[in-house]
Amino acid sequence: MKDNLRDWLKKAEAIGKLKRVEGADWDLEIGTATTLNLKRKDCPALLFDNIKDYPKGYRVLTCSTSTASLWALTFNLPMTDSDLELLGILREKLPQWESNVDRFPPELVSTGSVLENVLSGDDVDLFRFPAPKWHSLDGGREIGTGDAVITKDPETGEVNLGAYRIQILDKKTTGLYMVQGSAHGDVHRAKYHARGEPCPIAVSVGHHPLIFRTAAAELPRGAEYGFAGAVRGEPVKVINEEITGLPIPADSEIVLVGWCHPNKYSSEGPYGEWTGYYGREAPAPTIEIERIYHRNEPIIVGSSDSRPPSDASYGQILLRSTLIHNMLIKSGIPDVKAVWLSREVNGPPLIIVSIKQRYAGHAKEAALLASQFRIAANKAKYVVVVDEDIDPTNTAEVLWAMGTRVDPVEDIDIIRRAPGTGLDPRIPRGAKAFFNSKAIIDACKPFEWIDEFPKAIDLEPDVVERVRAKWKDLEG
Ligand SMILES: Cc1cc2nc3c(=O)[nH]c(=O)nc-3n(C[C@H](O)[C@H](O)[C@H](O)COP(=O)(O)O)c2cc1C
Ligand SMILES: [Mn+2]
Repeated sequence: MKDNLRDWLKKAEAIGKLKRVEGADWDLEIGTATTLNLKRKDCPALLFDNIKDYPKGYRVLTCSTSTASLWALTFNLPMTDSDLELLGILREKLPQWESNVDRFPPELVSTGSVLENVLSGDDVDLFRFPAPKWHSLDGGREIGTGDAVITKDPETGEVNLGAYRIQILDKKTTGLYMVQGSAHGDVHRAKYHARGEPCPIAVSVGHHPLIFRTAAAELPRGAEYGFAGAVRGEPVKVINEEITGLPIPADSEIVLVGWCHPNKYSSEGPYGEWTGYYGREAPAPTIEIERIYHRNEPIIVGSSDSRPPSDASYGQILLRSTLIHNMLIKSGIPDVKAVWLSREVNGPPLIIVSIKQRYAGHAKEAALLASQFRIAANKAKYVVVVDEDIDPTNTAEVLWAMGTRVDPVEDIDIIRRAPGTGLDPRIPRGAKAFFNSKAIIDACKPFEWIDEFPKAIDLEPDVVERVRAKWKDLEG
C-alpha cells in the first residue's frame, strides 16, 4: 500500500487528530478512555503507549475512524468535519470503488515489515500483546476488534477479509465469532469442515485503518483487497504466508496464523455489543494459533462497541447510510436528500430519511423500502422520514420534526413479525425465531396542505453573519 499505519499516524497527528495517552491499564482503562473520548464531537484518535505490564512501544490505537475528518483521511477524501457532507461524497465514491474492485487485485511481494518478528513454538503467546479488556463484564480480552480475518474458499480460491472479534482464550487459542452462515469467513470455514479439514486462518490485528474498515464493510464476498486497492488507486501489497498460503498484508502490525479445526468449539463471550448490552456467552469455533508475525513496537487497532456512540459503529453507519440511500434511488424513489442511521442508537434501530416530497405517499414509500433492505432490516425498529429542511444527522432537528409534524394516529404505522436479530435485548431468551416489529413514522409536513403548514422560524443568513462577526464568543 502507498502508506501504512505508521504513515497514517503521522498524517493524523499533522492535522491535530491524534492524541497520545500514556500509562493506561489494558484492563478497562483503554476501553473507558475510548468511550469518554467519543463523547466529544470531532474527537481525535487515541494512541495508547506505555500500557501497564507491557514494554514501551507495544501500542493500541482506538477511535481511528470515528469522525468525518479521520474517515476522510483514511479514505483519501476531501477533508470535512461534517457527517452530511461526507455522506454526499461517499454516495458518489462508493459505487466507483465497488466497480473498480477487479482492477486492483492484491499485489504479491516477497517481503514486508510484518516479517520483522516471527514467533513460533513456545514463543507463540497471545499475552505478549496489550489486548484490552474493553468492558467490565466481558468474558476475556479481545485482541481482534478493528481486525481483518483472512480466509480462503477451498473450492474457488477466493480470499475474504472480515472484521470479526477475536477473544483470547489462552496463550495459543482464540475464539472466533462469525455470524453463522452469513459472515463470509464462516462460509469458507463451513466448506473446509464439510470436507473434514481444518480451515486455515490469518488474523491481521493492526494495519492501516482502511484495511479494518474494508473488512467491516458489507461488500460482495472476496471483494475486500480489491476494494481497498480501488480506494487507494493502488493494489494492497501482500505476502504469501508460509504455513497457510494465505495472502497477508505485507506491512501489517501483527498477524496471527492458525487453524480452525472441525468440531472444536469453546465458550466465547460475553462481549459488550453494538446494542449497548452484553451478548451471550456461547460456543464458538476456535483458532489454534501456530505462528505470530509482528513489526517491532507493534500496534493493535482496536474498535470496540459500547453504549452509543461506539467506536465501532460510526463507520458502519456511514456505509449503511450510503448504501440505503443509493438503493432507494435505484428503486426509483425521487429526491432523496440524505439517509442517516442514528449514532444515538449505534445505527440501524433508527433510520432517518430526508426527502423533498413530490407526490402523495412519497414519504411512506421511501420509509417502507428503507425498512426492508437486508443491510439493516433485521436491526431496524424505527424509520422516520423528514422533509428536506431537516438534517437527518442532527437528532435534535429530527426530534423537533417528530414533535411538530407528526400526528401519531395518522402518521405512524406498525409492521409486525418483520426480521429481527438474536442480539436484540428485547427479544425474550429462548425465542424460537427472531422477529421484531417496526414503526414507520412519517414526520413530513402533510403533503396535501404543505403550503399552508405554519412557517418555521428560520434565522436570516445575513443577520447571522453580522451577529457572528460582532460577537465571536456567542457559540460554544
Ligand atoms: C468493530 C467491529 C466488530 C465486528 N465484529 C463482528 C463479529 O465478531 N462477528 C461478525 O460476524 N461480524 C462482526 N462485525 C461485522 C462484520 O465485520 C461485517 O458484517 C462484515 O461485512 C463482515 O465481513 P464479510 O461480509 O466478509 O463477512 C464487526 C464489525 C465491526 C465494525
Ligand atoms: Mn466479504
